[in-house]
Parts: sequence; C-alpha cells; structure tokens
Amino acid sequence: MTTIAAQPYEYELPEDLQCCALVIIDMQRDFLELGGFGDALGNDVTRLQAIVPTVKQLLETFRQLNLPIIHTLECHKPDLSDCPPAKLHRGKSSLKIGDAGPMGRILIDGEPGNQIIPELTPLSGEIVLTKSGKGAFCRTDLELQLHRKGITHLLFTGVTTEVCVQTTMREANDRGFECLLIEDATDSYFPEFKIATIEMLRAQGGIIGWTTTAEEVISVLN
Ligand code: TIU
Repeated sequence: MTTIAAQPYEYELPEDLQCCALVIIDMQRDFLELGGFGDALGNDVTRLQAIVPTVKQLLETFRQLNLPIIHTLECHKPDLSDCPPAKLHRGKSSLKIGDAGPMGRILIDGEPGNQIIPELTPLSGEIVLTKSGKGAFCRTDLELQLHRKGITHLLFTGVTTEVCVQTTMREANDRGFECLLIEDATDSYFPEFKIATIEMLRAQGGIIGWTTTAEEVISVLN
C-alpha cells in the first residue's frame, strides 16, 4: 500500500494509480489576471500567480505517469441561460458576468479571459469541464465521467481555496470520493480564508478529506 504523508493522517493511494486524478480548479485568466472576474469583484488577483509553478509541476508529474487529469473552468453560455439571476446580480461591482471587459465578456465560455492560463494549457486526452456553479459537480456530468473511468481518489489544486476548490471537495466527499487538497497548489485572495479552509477540511479526523504538500505527492509518485 502506498501512502502520502498528510493531515490529519496518511492518505492511502489506490493500488491502481489510474483510479487517482489530479483536479485543477479554475486556473483561468478570469481569476489570475487583471481585467477578469476576480479583478471585477475587487480582489488582488496577482497574489494567486505564486502557485502556478507548483500546479505545473504536479501537472507534469501526472502527465509523465499518464494519470488522469481534470481541468475545470467556471463560465457561462453567451446568452447567460445557465447563470442564475442570484449569481448574476450578486455584488455591487461595475462589471458583471457577461459585461464586456478588457479580456472579453466576463466569465463567458470561449472569451479570452475564460482560457486556462498558458502555463497549464490542457493537452488532448485531459478532461476539460466547464461549470456554471462554484462546485464542479453542480449541473455537470463529472460524477458520471469519474465513475466510468473508475476514478475514486481526487487530488485537488487551483483557485480559490475557499470558494470553488472547497465547494468541489465537499461535493466530491459526499459522493464517496477520497479527497486530498494540495495546500501549496491552491490559493485564495484572502490568506486567512485559505488557512481556515485547510483546517476545517481536515478537522474531526478528516471530515471532508486530507491535506498535504506538492512535494509529498511528487516524491511518492516518482
Ligand atoms: N470569487 C472567488 O473567490 N472565486 C470564484 O468566484 N470562483 C472560484 O473560486 N473559481
């Protein structure tokens, strides 16, 4: 049995590593570059760029081993038919979802701002899942895709820790997946929210799952 040193205790990998997927949440220009959705919400988006090399290292490790990789993108259809009014009207920013911004229409599928950042561009064979919610299981076929591929273990990276990453990890945990958050491959606009999220996910004996570092994962897989 292969284990990864983690909190609150060791994370057991499945015997067949093909059952283990790297999940990269929303590493899209909207959240990491000026002029996107994250910026429109009033956040300092530049601080998220620090995790890019770590996510890239994990991505390369999974690619070298030919293991499953899932990229997600938060976005909406151009006619906004998949954007609930509660989401569309939330907040007081001048630029809303669907408005024209410096990187195209904010959070709209196919716009320049809605591309995954160049460092992490998906390769063919990797799952690219578009989602209109914060969680990747909401209004998507992700659960079906994972079951069809026999994937049982999910290693989470991406942004932001307490919004889309945490929501997806909670959804996955409730569906019976073994979830591991890679702490230095995720970040938030609010450092204190990242810390709190890590603590709450792994509290109570791993109530939602485990947390570890990229180095631990890479050293075990290599
Ligand atoms: N605003 C914020 O922190 N996050 C999001 O809106 N989406 C994701 O986390 N991807």
